[in-house]
Amino acid sequence: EHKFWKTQPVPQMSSGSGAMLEEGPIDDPKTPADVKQEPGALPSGFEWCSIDIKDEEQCKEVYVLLSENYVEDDEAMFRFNYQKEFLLWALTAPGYVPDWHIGVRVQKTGKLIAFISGIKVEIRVRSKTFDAAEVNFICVHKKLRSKRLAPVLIKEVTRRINLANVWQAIYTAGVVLPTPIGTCRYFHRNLNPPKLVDIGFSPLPRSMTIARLVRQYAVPTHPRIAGFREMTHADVPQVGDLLRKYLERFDVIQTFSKDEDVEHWFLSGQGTNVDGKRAGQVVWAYVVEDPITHLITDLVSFYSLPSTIMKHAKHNNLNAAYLFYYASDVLFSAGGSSDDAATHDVKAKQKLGERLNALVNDVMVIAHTAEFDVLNALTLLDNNMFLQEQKFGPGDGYLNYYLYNWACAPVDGGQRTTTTKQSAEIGIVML
Ligand code: NHW
Ligand code: EN5
Repeated sequence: EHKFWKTQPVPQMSSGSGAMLEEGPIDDPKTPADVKQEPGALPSGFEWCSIDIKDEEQCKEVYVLLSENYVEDDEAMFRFNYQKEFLLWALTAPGYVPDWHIGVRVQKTGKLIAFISGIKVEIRVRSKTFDAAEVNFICVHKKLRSKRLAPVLIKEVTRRINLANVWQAIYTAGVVLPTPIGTCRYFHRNLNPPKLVDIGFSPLPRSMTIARLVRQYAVPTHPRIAGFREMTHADVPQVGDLLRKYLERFDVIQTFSKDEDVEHWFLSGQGTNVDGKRAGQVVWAYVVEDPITHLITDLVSFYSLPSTIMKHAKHNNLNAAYLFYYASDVLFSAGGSSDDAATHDVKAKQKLGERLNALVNDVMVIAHTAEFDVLNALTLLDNNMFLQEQKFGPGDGYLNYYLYNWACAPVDGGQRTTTTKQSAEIGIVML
């Protein structure tokens, strides 16, 4: 069992001793000089390459590999279809290292048959902040599965990350490996009931009609919060301050310490306007500008990640939006000064719940108007405060969070607290 993972610096089991675990590196400290200078051996006939994701041709090769071989749901009905613009956005964040975008090719033909990537991020786990790699998009061509190529890819990305003097990583997966720090559940808000039922994404409950479903999931035509508008470049400093402050409460976050991080993650890859529609827009970010003070009081965002519908006569694309980061100053704006701390906290949480419901409702209007079929969200951040009220339903997928070379007490992913309006302790959204 776990012939590969048992050799790696990851916790080998959640040995119930939750009591006073010293959080930090698992391996003894090393320096880049200790790292092998040469990549590990591939099976004969294959060769390593670095992918220049900014090169259109290479970006397309990764796109094609993933669109045909990346993650599917448990019944192989849907497969993620990350767009080229998305991959470019995801892999060129501030501080990215081109050498961490790794491919494997067939020597004779040059065909790309595997990929893995890392980007550099600063993360905070409870009280400790450190540089880490965010590892994503590991993919092996379907015809080459179960040949132990994945461990070779993981060891190579680890080597290249270590050469840059980075010794920790964060990653997520639908599968359970040694050992999740926390687990989130996927929830889905139906925006297009006829299509979701038609393609088998959403069940049609017995004694339910399509017409009733359409009414049940109706979405308003316009945002309702005064001052709700698309985020612009001028908003970056205020959004950065707001987001950093909002994320302070969570146990595992990306720090977004520089404004260029905020700029990249919320404003780059806006796409181009084609016939009044956004072609290739990846991230959609909105703010609330107070009509009186003109200060930014809230942020809400989502990203576009379609899936291919694998065996359907009429539809071959599921247009899905994924809730990304949001923040609100209602938690910080002073109120009831005569209240004791506990009362203040209860009232603040209640106000936050109301505000998040309004924000998510407005961003749902945007997604619906832009013809997304579904809005997906995980149980992390404060999502449990609005999932039920906004008519999200539980999906059959889970997302496990992992740290590499970092011992860490379990973190609440919120998946068992959905009816209690609790917040999760996970505050990082991965793509
Ligand atoms: S999760 C999405 C992963 N990708 C897919 O599911 C795409 C479709 N599947 C495939 O392409 C997001 C293949 O099935 C893959 C496995 C490539 C998944 N993570 O080659 P073998 C990410 O990208 C272990 C980690 O024979 P295969 C996160 C498995 O447990 N390990 O399998 C990526 C077994 O090890 P064990 C995974 O099916 C994080 C071994 O691989 C895994 O042909 C990467 C079997 O290998 C997964 N998703 O290929 C880790 N799936 O010990 C980063 C399977 O159990 C760690 N395995 O025997 C940090 C590194 C950086 C550190 C820096 C300090
Ligand atoms: C990390 N960067 O399983 C990438 N998706 O629930 C790795 N289910 O779409 C992530 N199976 O429940 C890997 N409909 C983990 C995700 C893998 C993909 C995946 C799940 C997430 C999903 C759908 C379709 C299921 C089709 C059959 C689902 C039910 C929706 C329904 C709406 C109405 C209210 C009840 C729920």
